[in-house]
Amino acid sequence: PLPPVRSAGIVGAPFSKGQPKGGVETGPDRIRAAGLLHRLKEQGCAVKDYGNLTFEELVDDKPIGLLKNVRAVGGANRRLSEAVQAVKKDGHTSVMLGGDHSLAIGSIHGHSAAVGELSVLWVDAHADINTPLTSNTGNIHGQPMSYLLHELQSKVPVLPHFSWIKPCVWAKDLVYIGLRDVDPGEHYILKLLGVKVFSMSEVDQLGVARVMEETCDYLSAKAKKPIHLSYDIDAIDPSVTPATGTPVAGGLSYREGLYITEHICQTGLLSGVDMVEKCTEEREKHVGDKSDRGS
Ligand code: 5AB
Ligand code: MN
Ligand code: MN
Ligand code: MN
Repeated sequence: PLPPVRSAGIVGAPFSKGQPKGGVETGPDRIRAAGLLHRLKEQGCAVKDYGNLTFEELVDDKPIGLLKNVRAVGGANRRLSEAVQAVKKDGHTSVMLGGDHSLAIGSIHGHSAAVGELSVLWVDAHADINTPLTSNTGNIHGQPMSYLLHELQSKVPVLPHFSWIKPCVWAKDLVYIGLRDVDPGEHYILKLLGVKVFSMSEVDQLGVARVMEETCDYLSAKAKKPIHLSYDIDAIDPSVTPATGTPVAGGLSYREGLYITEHICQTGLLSGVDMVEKCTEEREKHVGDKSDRGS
């Protein structure tokens, strides 16, 4: 057999303070228990598991306006950024298991610090591009892209434990797939910056194969930058993946959800991945109890 040509470095980030619900911090171990490492090896991918990060408990983390757990989110992401940089320096594709989606801050920051400019493919029901000022919830998992985009820096206030973050992504290097729950402020930002978006409506219209072709054409039009795939499990329809904190009806089918990853992998440019927002199975059981789920 041929030696493996790919290798993945897994980092678990059992962190949930980017949003108020418990359970998502169990994601890394649940994803491992579901057989991730075995599945990767089966496909000829070498795997190194770097284990789970630990995060310090902060006693004094009072809200700043609406914004919750600012210092905890800043500190956790700083640690994650360093971990992802180490994985990249070891030569692996980084695979960050969340945890909530605020972790994309550290994951993308660390990835970019190690390899330079990136393309970012954000697969999600939500755009996660609120600034602290446009957010109606104060949950930082709805804001990570605002800290990362060069173009938004004048709109983002100075926050404690966030000063280490260097914006590292250009709006033209960002593509969204799966959007169906976008706040008015986010809508405005996406239009203002001219960000490429394939909402669920476009997935319906074009089909996922065409969406992926256009995504890859768009991202590689000028330069072929390493790709960071940030995959929020709530992109997929809650009838398939109910165990998430912010489910939204009308999502990707199981096959559409997988096709995106298969296609992006075939570009040979996939260099970093986030798998986030998978929480406890309570809702899964609940949905499983019903027999009126449709197809
Ligand atoms: B997720 C909302 N836009 O800002 C906000 O699950 C939801 O990481 C954000 O995509 C959902 O709180 C964040 C209302
Ligand atoms: Mn989401
Ligand atoms: Mn998200
Ligand atoms: Mn979510």
